[in-house]
Amino acid sequence: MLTPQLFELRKLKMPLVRPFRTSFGTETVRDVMVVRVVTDHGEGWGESAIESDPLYLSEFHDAADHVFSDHLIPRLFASGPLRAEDVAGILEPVKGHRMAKSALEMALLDVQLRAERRSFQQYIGGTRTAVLVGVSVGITDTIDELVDVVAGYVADGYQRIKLKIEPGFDIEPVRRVREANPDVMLQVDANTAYSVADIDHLAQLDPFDLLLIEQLFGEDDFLGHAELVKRISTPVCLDEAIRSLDHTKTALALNAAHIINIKPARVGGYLAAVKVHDFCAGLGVPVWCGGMLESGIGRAANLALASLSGFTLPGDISATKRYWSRDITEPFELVDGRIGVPTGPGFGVTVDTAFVEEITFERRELRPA
Ligand code: SMG
Ligand code: MG
Repeated sequence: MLTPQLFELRKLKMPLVRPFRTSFGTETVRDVMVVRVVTDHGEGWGESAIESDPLYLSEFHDAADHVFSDHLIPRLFASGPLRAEDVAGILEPVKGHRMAKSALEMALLDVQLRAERRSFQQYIGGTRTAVLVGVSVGITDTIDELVDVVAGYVADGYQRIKLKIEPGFDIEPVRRVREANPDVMLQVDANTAYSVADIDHLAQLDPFDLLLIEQLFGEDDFLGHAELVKRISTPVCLDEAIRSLDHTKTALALNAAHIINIKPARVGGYLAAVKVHDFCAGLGVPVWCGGMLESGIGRAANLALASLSGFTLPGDISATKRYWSRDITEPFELVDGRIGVPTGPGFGVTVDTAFVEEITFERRELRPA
């Protein structure tokens, strides 16, 4: 059992090596929110994946500040000695805020597993030593630029490319990238930028042999996606819609998706993510691990998660140098389109605390009252 003594919340400024443009905005410098917990059994790190602004999902940093300090962390202090497996239940009375909850559970899992000298991969029963990964490519000013950027990633060894699309940047960019890369595994992601009125237009993507199309419509539009499934031949995948195991069950019961993108933070944590994986595996529904431009902390955990057998499609878990010129942990490298799964205790990475201190622009400590 662990007794948390201190939660330290930090926001870090991390410049991306290349701006990342989606249908909801462009990021050039990412504000990354991390949590360090100190307990009677040592310390651990978690990453929140929360964005600065509520444009991907409703959670955002200023709201997280409040929910961490006034609602979530006080409940953990008040609960008495706990295990990481108890966190979700303790925080359950607080509605939503799954990414914030995930960061806290993650930090405590890290401590617990380090104390037990077990890796997160061993704990969840992941089997692969390295996982096949892909790269998510942002929207570019011109299609020529997109073709060049994709060529660079293919030259780096990525076998799966995801293109961000939006109205006005969809069929032609996909056609050109497909022509230049006939054999690459190709998929697209709209981050909710379309509506059911666009289905006939989007059906023009069918000839390009896409692995999947991801979250075309609003996060709550299960019926719209069910209609999409009926009217296009490309497999449909949901991302923003899948905020829990219940959302997963709803999506699959309504035939609103063939494939599920699992983002651990979005579903409330890595333990919930394993449950979504298990449920989908039981139905033979393919899943893959999404990405939130994480630092090495989140990337390490995502690699272990993606080593579970049901993760049959490549994840958005790229090598460190695709995101950062310098990360806060040791870097991850791509070898033959794969990245090795960390084997050390906890999440298996060492946080460079001096560098973390250097790039911190906000730091708060929360202690028991
Ligand atoms: O981590 O490589 C990554 C980014 C993957 O495209 C990616 N994530 O909707 O799937 C998605 C987006 C959400 C994050 S945009 C900041
Ligand atoms: Mg997505």
